[in-house]
Amino acid sequence: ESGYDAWLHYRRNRKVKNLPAWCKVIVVQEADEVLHTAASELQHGLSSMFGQQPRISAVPVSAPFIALGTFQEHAWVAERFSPEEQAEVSTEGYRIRGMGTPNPAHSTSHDNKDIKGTHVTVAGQTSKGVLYGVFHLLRYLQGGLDGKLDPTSEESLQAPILDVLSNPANSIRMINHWDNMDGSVERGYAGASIFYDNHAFTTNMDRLRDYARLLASVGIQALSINNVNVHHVETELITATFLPDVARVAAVFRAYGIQIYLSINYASPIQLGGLTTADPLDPGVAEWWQAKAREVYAAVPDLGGFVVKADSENRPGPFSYGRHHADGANMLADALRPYGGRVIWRCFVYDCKQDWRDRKTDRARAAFDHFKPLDGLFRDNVILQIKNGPMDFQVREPVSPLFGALKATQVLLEFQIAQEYTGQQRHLCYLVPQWKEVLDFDTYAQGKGSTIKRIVSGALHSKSDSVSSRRKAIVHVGSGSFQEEQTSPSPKRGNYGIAAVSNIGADANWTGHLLAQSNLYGYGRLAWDPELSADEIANEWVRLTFSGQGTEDASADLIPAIKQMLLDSWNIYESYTAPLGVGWMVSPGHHYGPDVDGYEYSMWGTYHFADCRGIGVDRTTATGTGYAGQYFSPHADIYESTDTCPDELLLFFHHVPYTHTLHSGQTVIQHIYDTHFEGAERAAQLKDTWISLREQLNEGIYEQVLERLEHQAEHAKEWRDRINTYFYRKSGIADQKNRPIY
Ligand code: BDP
Repeated sequence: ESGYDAWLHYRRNRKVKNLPAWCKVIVVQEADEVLHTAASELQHGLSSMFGQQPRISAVPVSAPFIALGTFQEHAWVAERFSPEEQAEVSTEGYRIRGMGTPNPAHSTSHDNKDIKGTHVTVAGQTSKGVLYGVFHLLRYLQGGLDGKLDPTSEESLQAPILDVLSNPANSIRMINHWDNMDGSVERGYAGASIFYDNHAFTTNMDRLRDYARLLASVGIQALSINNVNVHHVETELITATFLPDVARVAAVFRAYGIQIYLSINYASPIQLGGLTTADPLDPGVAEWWQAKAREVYAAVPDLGGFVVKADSENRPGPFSYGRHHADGANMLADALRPYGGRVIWRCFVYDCKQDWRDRKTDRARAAFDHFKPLDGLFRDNVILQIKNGPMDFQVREPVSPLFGALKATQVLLEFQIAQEYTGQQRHLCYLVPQWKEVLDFDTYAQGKGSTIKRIVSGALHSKSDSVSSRRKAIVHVGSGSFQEEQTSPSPKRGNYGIAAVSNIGADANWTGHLLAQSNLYGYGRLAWDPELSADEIANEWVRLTFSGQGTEDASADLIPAIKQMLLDSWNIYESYTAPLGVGWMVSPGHHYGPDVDGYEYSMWGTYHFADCRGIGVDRTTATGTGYAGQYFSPHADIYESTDTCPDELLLFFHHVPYTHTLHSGQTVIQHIYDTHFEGAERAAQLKDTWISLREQLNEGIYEQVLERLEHQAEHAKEWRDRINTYFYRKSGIADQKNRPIY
């Protein structure tokens, strides 16, 4: 086994001999591409698990069956649910009902007397909802979900007790690819791009379809397919040269309910159109984009829209023309509006040289400083995409203060599934616990309960989709150099959600480290339902991926053991890398492996300020950069003082002596030594646990993961030694436990 099938492995159910009666016929009446996908996914899953292929029928039959359909178009399906029950399902949600569950509302009128035995219904408002429902059902049948259905019991399977209602919390559930057309992937750790090769699109559409299956199975429905840093060739993705290819790729994903987006080059009017400017307020530029949008949408009528990285890390943008981000985003949004397109404008904007020029400025402040003054100025088809933290996907960062501060602007939260700073898919780092902390963080933007998950789902600030009230906004930007007045629409729930940078590539197992598949799975599940716990998601993923691998008795401890490895891994990684939230300390450029001063004297604004007296960045309002003041109360006060700042973020907010005592009772220097020794030991234990599971694992899977865990254990020692030695030499303070530091 290579791991290619990931969590959709559908191993043969050894306990159940025959296909349950209700699985023998799949009834689908509607001629709809996504419903067709749903039916064939179900057919494939059932035949793999039960060794017998179900038949697909367009009409109900007189034997038990499973019906898939929408309330609007499939009368038999609709009749299984009361109008109230139907109304509880959102656009992409679903209901599943097995006849084992009596429906009091319908017990007389809706029970179809002609049908003997059990039947099951998967229903939604849309075919996408039905597709997600089918994947939910398949998770049940694989044993990946706790519930009333026991897939190992013939009896339970014959008359399943199923009554499920599930609606996605977030309307947009997106993956961003940082793939380049030469076949490389920026920050890719799992081989080459699956989309491009040698400046052309891939011809391997099967691989793309298999990817679409993985994504749809966890509810992803939006996908940008090229790097946010748009170079020369990728600029041409929106031209006749490549649009036919984009259309072919869009067709593959469309069948799985996934919309494609393209990252664009802000300077396209110059680079493609031969214009002398890309000034957003220049009528010629706006016209150029309008014509371009017409051309693009003629090729891909349901394109989601454009993703834009502008005025950051040397990318072009409106600043060159003295304009602000709203000018740039709105001009593009107007061009896309006739086609229902969106502009996803990234807030990862900072002047990479500013902190070097002036040590009083602070890269952490940049997103808030740039975008807070523009709140309310964006069109209703612009969404601002904000990284989870103010810096850049470090193992530990505070939550970006821009969330909640934007009250009249639609936002997407950006996570990074790719483990750029968290072990590059060579170290194990299950990121769901980190994402959970972000989603659960209470910003207090509108008092207690203003959590990130409510902000990014649109629950806190948006009106419902149908409301189109408009209001006036007058804005003073920067030093009051100009004022602007325009109408700006109310935020809509449909334009909120979560995006994340992909961790997949052309490696046989998709993610390099097989266990890193859990991050892709977990991201999708969390974007659907942020209330799921990291433990529940790990449990699902491990059961779907590993159950049925070894002998039955043996796999009893396989599942909890692998789950525990995942749950411990973020904390382990954090403990042997940069301490107490200070971040970085990685090799410049590729960002792998320890280099304590790697970025310390560069211009990128990522410093730890360690000297012989102390370490950390003073981001307080009283004496530092003022970053702490960007939070709402009480966080602004909590972070401002070392008395209340949480230990894990101490060095992000404060510069302290090595002898400073943490809330844990330990000094900073002793904490560094202790966590680094323990972290390296615990990394070695991950490897030992895996070795102890050998007999229960398929050999191919065992070997590939072992190779990664062995590397991690060795590399963790290097991290330990380099960090400890550095701080021992800087501080001159010995380890209380006298362990070897050189
Ligand atoms: C950083 C990456 C860089 C990306 C940038 C971004 O190191 O490669 O281009 O983020 O998000 O994390 O634009």
